[in-house]
Amino acid sequence: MKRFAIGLAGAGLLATSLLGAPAYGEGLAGAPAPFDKGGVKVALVTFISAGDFFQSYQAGAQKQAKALGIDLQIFSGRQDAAAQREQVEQAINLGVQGIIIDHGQPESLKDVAQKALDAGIKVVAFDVDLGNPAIPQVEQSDHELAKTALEQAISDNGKAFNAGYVYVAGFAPLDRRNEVWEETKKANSGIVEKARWGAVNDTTASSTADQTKAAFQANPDISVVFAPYDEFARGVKLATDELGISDKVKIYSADVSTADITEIAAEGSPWVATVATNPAVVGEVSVRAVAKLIAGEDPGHNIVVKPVLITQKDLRANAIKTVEDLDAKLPAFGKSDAATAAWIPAAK
Ligand code: SR1
Repeated sequence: MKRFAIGLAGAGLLATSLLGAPAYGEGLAGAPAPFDKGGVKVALVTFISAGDFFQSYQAGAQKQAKALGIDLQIFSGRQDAAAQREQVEQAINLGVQGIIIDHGQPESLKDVAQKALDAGIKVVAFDVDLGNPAIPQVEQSDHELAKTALEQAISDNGKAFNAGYVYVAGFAPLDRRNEVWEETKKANSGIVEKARWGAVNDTTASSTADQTKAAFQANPDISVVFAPYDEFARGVKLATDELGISDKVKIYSADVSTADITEIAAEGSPWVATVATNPAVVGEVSVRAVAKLIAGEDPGHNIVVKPVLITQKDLRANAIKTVEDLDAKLPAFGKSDAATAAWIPAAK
């Protein structure tokens, strides 16, 4: 009986939120043109499609698009620069009013992004620097993210330790986090990078796990791993668990998902801290930014969603098991004021 009552309440909420959001083609009351009339189409062209971060980012973008009555079409790049470039061209040909470019290789995107601008299409970039003053950049304050993770590593392990570092060059967020890693080593001569490895592909976690095993076999004295991408951290944990050395290693990462929370909070887990935004919120911000541009408003050039420190200790102490629990306990994690406007409804 109780279950049924909860089900009815849930159905009521769903109906309200569906009724509250304008359908594509319907206008949004009180919004500036073209949102007052509806029919706005936006493309989200991704480079990395797999993994919790990107799934959640896309889900957040879809929710915000729905609240705005936008028809959002998502193109999955599958880590293929040529395919992503072609998809930007397809989006232009579809007659969208806005394009969000999510990660990718600047050199293969700059000219097609300019082609979109020349066609009157508004463009926003998330985590790829297209070096174009007309293209706002969304990012997660990667310098602050890496600084916070490394300060936690120093606070837990002191200023001298043997480190492993997981990094792949050429991704804007990883390159920015790398700048902080280099500065941190320079400022702390006791932090010694014994090995560096990493892969970004369709199976990043398992590729990283294989490489981690080789790195630890060659460098058994590594006690701290800086793995600033959750797929990297997952791979490192997989490897240390399999090698039976999880009690001798501590992992510091970026990003969080419900699956990551389970891994971090697990008994004996070496993954002791991560610094993260809610990726769904970053997706919402990206859609709001392009919506503001389409409406003739300025969302700002550098649009930053601030990350928060999440430690194993805090997750356990507060019985946090999901991203929704984090949203509820840490208001700074669950929402962002970036690229808001009175006429833009909250994503629900
Ligand atoms: C390969 S780049 C991976 C990063 O992109 C996003 O910025 C996420 O934070 C993730 O760590």
